[in-house]
Amino acid sequence: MRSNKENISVTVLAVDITRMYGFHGNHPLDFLRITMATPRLIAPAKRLLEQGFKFGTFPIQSYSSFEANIDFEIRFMVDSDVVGCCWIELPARKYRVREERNTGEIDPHHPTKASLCQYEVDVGWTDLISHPAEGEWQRIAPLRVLSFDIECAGRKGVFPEAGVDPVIQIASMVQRQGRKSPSSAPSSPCSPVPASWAHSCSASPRRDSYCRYWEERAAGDELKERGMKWAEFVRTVDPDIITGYNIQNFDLPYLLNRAATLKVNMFPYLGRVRGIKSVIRDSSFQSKQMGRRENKAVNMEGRVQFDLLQVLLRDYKLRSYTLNAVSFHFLQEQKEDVQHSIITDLQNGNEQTRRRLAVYCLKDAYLPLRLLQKLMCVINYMEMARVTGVPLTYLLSRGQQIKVVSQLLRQAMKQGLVMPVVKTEGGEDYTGATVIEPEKGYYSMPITTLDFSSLYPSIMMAHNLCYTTLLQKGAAEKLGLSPEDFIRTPTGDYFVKSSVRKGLLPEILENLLSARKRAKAELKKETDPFKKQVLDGRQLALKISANSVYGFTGAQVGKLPCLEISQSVTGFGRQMIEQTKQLVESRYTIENGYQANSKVIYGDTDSVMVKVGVSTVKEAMDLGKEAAEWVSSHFVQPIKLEFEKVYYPYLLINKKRYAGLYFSSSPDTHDKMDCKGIETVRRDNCPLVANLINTCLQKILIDRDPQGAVEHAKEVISDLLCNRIDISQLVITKELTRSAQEYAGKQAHVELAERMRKRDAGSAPNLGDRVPYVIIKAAKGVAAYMKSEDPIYVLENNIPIDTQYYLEQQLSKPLLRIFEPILGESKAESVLLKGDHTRCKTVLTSRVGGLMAFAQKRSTCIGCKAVLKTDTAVCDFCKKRESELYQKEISHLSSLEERFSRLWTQCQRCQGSLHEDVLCTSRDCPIFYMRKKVQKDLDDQEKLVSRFGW
Ligand code: TTP
Ligand code: MN
Ligand code: MN
Repeated sequence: MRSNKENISVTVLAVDITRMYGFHGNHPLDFLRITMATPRLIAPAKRLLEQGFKFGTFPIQSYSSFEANIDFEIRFMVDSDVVGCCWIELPARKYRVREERNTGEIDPHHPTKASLCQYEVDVGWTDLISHPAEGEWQRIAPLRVLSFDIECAGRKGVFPEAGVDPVIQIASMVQRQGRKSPSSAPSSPCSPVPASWAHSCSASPRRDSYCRYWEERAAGDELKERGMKWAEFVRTVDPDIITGYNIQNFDLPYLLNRAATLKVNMFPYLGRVRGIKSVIRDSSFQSKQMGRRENKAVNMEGRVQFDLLQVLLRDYKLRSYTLNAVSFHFLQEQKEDVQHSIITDLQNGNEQTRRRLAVYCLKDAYLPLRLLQKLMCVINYMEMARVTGVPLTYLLSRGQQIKVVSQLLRQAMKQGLVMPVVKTEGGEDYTGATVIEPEKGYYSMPITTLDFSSLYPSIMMAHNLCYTTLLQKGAAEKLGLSPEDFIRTPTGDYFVKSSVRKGLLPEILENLLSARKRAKAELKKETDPFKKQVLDGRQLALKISANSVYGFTGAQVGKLPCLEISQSVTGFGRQMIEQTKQLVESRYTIENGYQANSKVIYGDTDSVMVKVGVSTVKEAMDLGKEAAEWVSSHFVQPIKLEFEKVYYPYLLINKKRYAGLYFSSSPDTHDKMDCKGIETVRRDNCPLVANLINTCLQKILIDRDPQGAVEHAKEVISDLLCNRIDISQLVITKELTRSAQEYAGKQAHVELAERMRKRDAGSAPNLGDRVPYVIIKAAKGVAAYMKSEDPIYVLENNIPIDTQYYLEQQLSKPLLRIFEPILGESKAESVLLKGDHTRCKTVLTSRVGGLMAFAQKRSTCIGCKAVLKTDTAVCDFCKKRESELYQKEISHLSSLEERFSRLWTQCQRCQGSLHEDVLCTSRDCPIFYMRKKVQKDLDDQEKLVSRFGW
């Protein structure tokens, strides 16, 4: 085929006619299946077909194309019935092994094998047998996982640049998936690092091993050779999975750029296929869940890059995503956070300091491995790949839609259907669910919660909602369907029943939900609390995948939007929640012999919170189970209302904001304190808010002592206003994003980042970092975003904190919210924010030290604070008490010393070495700020004591 207009030749291998069903209607249509020689040709061919073209002088009309916008990996996997991470069998005699024959060829670039794999075979793709992950095919292969981390020599004040700053260390660790720990790695992080680590790349290829190299002191050819070493190491270890922390956007691109700078030409061949160079591409990714992210992508054929940071960004909402904070969160362990400026010094020091750096660097490679294992990432992601059919890498690089497409294509193929290519335009794509108006208050009686199991998926299954079952206007008559053959949805759309034709979407959903059921069953069996959490994460991921099938039909900028489906789903949902409320309230009444008239006090989307009027959790549970079953019987299978939990007591603040003690299995012990939409988890508040709200809720819910909670809140407010709160409690962190920068000049963290860059560009936060700051006192009228300051800078320079800001802008709203249902609206404010406790009599400025530096310039008497003319410790009047005063100050000094050494030990323990200086500068660690603060106090106190001259 040749197009005159575009002047490209398109190689068509085959055109066959197949009879297939369109997505609407029951009559098969003729389709042309066009097979192209290479994937690259598909897009131009599609364009030609859609535009129409001239064949010679003969005009060809335009056609609409089907399935011409499918990722090639997905296309292949669907056609060959292969799902992500499944086992594939090569039947005997159908394949030919490629031997690495000795042909006398010396040139290593002319191998007989095209890849670095142990086995390489030729086999026809139609001969592959793929095995669904069942029975023995559920096992996971012993994958080799390589984790690595690089350390660059930093220049003071600048972020490392690959064109200038050498890579001084690369730590690598290899682990077999499923094994406990990397076998030749140190069993504990404090065991000595053997000297042989230096250049041990070749020591034990294929076995668990580690390596490092450094550029330093090498030059010319030697430097090139060392640069090569790591790439060689990777090729010899031949990992299936490569991991680390932020390797995708930092380590890998840096290494490739550095290698290019050094002209180490053989470096960028990191994949399994010989001769394919790894290059860096920019990619951006956008999703509803994650927002917009700019990423770098490095190709590495045959290996999966599984950057732990990317996993965590997707799966966990955390206050901070530094490796340090993350390790502490999940492993209760931190790494030593060495400041960039120190790294070069350590490197240029001696064997000892380099060893030091090695330990530090190695831990950065080790922690991602441990986290991957602890969070069961590989297993859970593989399960997801197997269920949804996409390659493992898609789960980290793509959104929810591709998973639905993959499943949809598979089901469509089974039924002989082809998927249309739909041009989509943006538009409203949200139809809301019902929220039952909350009856706010503090309930000191059990509240039963009933919730539909997988509501939207089960609606789609129950009513057979699908693209292929939707009846266009007037289609029912045209097709001669009888009224029993189809249903009318609450939005007035018509769908045929499964007796006429079973939908694809219900089929997909059954599949996903049965995987969720399995995960839930496993979760139930598990006793280890952490594993329970992880398994809960797995069932939740499957739940989200199931719900995203609904989302797919409603996404206007999607591959195949269909508002008739998505709106019918929410329409049914709204109807059902209303019906549930009526059913419950009409049956559970005194009239019908129950203890009280039940009342639905709140409900959201698919759940109702019922005050059933019983006094024990046990009764509330029993009644809940009975009610759930009874209500379920009013709905079409598989729609099922479930007893979910009892809250006792329950604090209902507003829509989507509540807290309660959560009982789900045992009526005697609560599972947890459940807080929804309350500042206990919000990340952009300072820890003081979360801690205070949390403690208050504990007092209210667990101790059932609302008055005690009020007293506690007042105490903390008083501490805050009198400067008795530790600065670590006041640190707010916000992520520095591109969009935040675009609103330049308006936000505290953006402003601060800018100011810090002017002070020292190297240590200033970068795009994507979370910026920690505190709000400091300033003249009246200065905007809050100008009052942000680096906590360390505040500590070091004795800058006073704006405590009013913390009370008014941080604490007051969340506090009032939880106390209003208890104290009443007007009283809450006067009790909490207006009382005596808000008038601080003894402002301990010296604690934060704002005025202290000032005062020391004109020295005052340590006894009575009278201004001194001479440089002595006390005034004439206090002279007689001098010894006593000295004793007092000395004892204060020693208590500070003790506190400091306690914190110091804590930091040493955390970094895992007892005989080294603590270098940790982790800004995510409260201990770090406390240590800094005490150090400062200690210095001041030493100065003060020295004034006695004794
Ligand atoms: P849920 O009750 O949270 O979810 P569920 O009913 O699907 O699952 P479970 O068995 O755990 O109760 O939410 C109700 C509906 O809200 C859900 O069916 C679809 C919609 N929803 C989404 O569309 N996306 C989501 O991420 C969530 C959580 C819900
Ligand atoms: Mn539900
Ligand atoms: Mn729900």
